[in-house]
Amino acid sequence: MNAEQQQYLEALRAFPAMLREMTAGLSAETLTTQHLPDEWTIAQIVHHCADSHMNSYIRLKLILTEDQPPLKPYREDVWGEFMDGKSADLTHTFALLDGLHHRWVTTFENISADQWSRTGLHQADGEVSVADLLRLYHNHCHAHINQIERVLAATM
Ligand code: NI
Repeated sequence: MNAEQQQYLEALRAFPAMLREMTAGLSAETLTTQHLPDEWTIAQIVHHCADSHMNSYIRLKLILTEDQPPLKPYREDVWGEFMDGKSADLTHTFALLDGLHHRWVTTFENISADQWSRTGLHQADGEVSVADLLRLYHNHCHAHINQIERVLAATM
């Protein structure tokens, strides 16, 4: 693992605590109100991170255990409309993210040098390697932290 990957991994490790800190003390109304016309609610963003990262964890395991497996896209917009994707109760999603990120980071930490270039085949994105996954999901964490900051700014 190079220095950049080490830094990505630290961001993945810190992400659940960071999200929890950003949303601590927010009322149910603040969490579930659509404050910006083209953005999810803060609750939807938090639940989406669990949906997205569960999918990514499974993709990582598929790539590590199968020969160029297909990586199935999922309808993230529709997942965000389920009750468990909209609820003001973030408790269970944080419990999920804590466990998931711990296992995700542990898996990445134990990848051997030759496994970083293993790939799966995504219907839209083409070949995705293990190294790509780490970079993409580091960026995903950042994008949604920025999104929550934008939404929170709109509540002031
Ligand atoms: Ni996302």
